[in-house]
Amino acid sequence: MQYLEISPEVKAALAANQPVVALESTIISHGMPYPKNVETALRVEAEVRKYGAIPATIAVINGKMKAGLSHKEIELLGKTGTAVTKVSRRDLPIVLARKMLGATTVATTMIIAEAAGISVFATGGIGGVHRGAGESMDISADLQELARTNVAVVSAGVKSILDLGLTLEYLETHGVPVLGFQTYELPAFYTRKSGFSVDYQVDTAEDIAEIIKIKKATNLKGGMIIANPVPEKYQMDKAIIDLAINKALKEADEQGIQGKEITPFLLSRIEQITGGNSLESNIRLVLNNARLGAEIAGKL
Ligand code: PSU
Ligand code: MN
Repeated sequence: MQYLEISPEVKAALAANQPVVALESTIISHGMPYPKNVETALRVEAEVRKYGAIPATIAVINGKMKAGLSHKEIELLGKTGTAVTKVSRRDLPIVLARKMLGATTVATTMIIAEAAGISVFATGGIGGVHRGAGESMDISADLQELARTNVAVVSAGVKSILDLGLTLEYLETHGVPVLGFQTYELPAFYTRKSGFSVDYQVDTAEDIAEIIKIKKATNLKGGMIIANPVPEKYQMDKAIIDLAINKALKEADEQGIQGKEITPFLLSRIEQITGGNSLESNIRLVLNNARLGAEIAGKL
């Protein structure tokens, strides 16, 4: 396809049936401040390599859906920050046509990963059903993508800026399995616990790879979520993070922040309110997911 450009390294790995892990770019441009975002993106790629897989960071650049970026391209995405267009499914054709610089969300990263033939994708957090969605109808396109595109997404669970219960209901309706890695409890991104259960506990990368294989063989459409809790020593104090989230949500409401701006706004406010502690925890959990993603890809 003329709009897809796979880097030579990723192309060679896929052709040789070697493990490849997709990585998203909205987390770089809109999820963390510069230069920590670039530094983290490169560390995440290194972590994927360390555990035996090839990283394919995904973005939209110069009219192409790219799988596998150069360090220069990662630097550009990080430095340009929120001025990069955040590209979800609906934005993709326009951003390609206009040759805009685009950071891909979980949804768009899944689309491009599937097109490239990559079946495992590691990130930090996914979008979901927002609190108050009964009124606002704000439900991330990530959930619809998980319903239709067959890529397994390793994340640290669902962040409590979202309504966790409604997000799980939505995923159930759309047939998306939520697997907890070595846990029965859905992790809540910054914390290992949420009070909600996953559908199934899986204990090894091998277990997960088998489920991915069977899902493909049985032609079940859609992705799955592998919820990997933040490492114990990097999790945040629940009271502190809850306070920060509630404060950020209140400010977003007062300032009338809506649509695609809301998730980046909340992430950056939470980070400011916690004095950067949430950023450190965010970085650690992404690294942890990169490692599990590489291990799963290795078993496929
Ligand atoms: N949650 C995070 N960090 C992120 C995002 C979500 O903890 O960087 C990003 C991801 O790219 C995700 C997107 O796909 O936000 C969801 O945005 P929205 O809710 O507008 O669909
Ligand atoms: Mn939204």
